[in-house]
Amino acid sequence: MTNAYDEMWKRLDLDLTAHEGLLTVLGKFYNDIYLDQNGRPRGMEYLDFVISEIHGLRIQEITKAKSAGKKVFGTFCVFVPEEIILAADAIAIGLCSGAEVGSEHAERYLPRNTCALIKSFLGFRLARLCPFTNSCDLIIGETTCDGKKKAYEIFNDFMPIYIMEVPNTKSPAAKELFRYEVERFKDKVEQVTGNRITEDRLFAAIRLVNRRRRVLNRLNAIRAAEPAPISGRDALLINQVAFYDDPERFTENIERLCDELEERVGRHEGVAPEGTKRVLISGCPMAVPNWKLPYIIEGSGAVIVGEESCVGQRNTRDLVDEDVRDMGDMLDAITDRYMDINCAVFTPNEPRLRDIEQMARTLKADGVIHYALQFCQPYAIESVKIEQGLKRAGIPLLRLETGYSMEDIEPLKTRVEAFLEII
Ligand code: BJ8
Repeated sequence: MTNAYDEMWKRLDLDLTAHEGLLTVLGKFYNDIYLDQNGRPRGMEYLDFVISEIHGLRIQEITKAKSAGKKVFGTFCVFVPEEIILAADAIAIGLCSGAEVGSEHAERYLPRNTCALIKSFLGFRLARLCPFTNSCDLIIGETTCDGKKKAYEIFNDFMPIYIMEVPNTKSPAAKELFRYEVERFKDKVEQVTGNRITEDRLFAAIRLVNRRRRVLNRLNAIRAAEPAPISGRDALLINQVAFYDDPERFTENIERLCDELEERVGRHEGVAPEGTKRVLISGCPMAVPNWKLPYIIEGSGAVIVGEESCVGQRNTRDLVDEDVRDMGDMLDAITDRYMDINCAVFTPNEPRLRDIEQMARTLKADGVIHYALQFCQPYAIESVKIEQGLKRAGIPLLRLETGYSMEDIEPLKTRVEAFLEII
């Protein structure tokens, strides 16, 4: 079947047949997981539209911007300061890596027991299935977990990659190192774009990204209401789309959605009846279209009220200080903000436990489901400490490890249902 975007996808070197197959599967998935939900807010129509055009309109916009001279930067981690990319009048895309795609290609280079997210970014590229990746002028990797850092060395044979050094502790020396990295990144972005990052441009970019964070924080806060005004699946989708939609347009649409949700809360209206078990998800990021666990949890009769995740609150909670205007001070403020992200690659990482506890209390969660991608050592191992800490705080936790395959849906369902029974 021909598609109106075929020419564009061909120019981006996609495998058209395999790509059509991917979009068909994605469409079916979306129908079952999203469109079949009851009582969705009207504002979700915008998200449905964005997803229906996931590889269409947005790619067309990006292609047009590229023809006008804009550069595109792809990222895989929330440690890469988007403000710097936007300040150079470039486009920042958080590449998703949330599907089991091109595994047979990826496994030619990576051990089978590699985390699904890493396999997925290589798989998407090698199977020629991601128009976002193929639109990038530069991919920004980072030294977070060992799997990612080593995989970037392989990825570099297929795409130009620049690596930012993210330290693994939060000592003063580590912070100094990251401050240096922020400056080095700024120089790189200026060199690739040919645009100088002025103080005014950086300040405007800081305010823009903060605005998007504020609206997502507003959404998170609204979810503390009982009954929950929006499903966890929809909230996750919003956080996922934030990584690749135009930041201004996205923020405006989510503002409107939040207005609608606040009205719902005022009317005491929810997506699930009062008394529905409330779950907080914590752990590895869930990138598009990784909706498996939320689907299982909500399909088992609970409602997800928050995500302690990089596709969730870990990416939005802290803002960059807007009270400084000098270049050096703004770069310091960016460093401070990013070094407060409590990713499991840091050691020690107690603040993450405090975040989870606080979120569970604020969002009135009955329990926490800790999600680690299979073979993700930082999160799987850290979950032991999280479990011990939450136990002391009287908050029940279920630890799950899974990948992107659908093979373990039944056993996962059984474990989730058993957990919901006891909380
Ligand atoms: S700041 S969570 S986005 S590194 S799941 S690839 S850690 S083996 S994604 Fe992450 Fe940045 Fe941290 Fe957030 Fe490795 Fe684990 Fe795979 Fe992971």
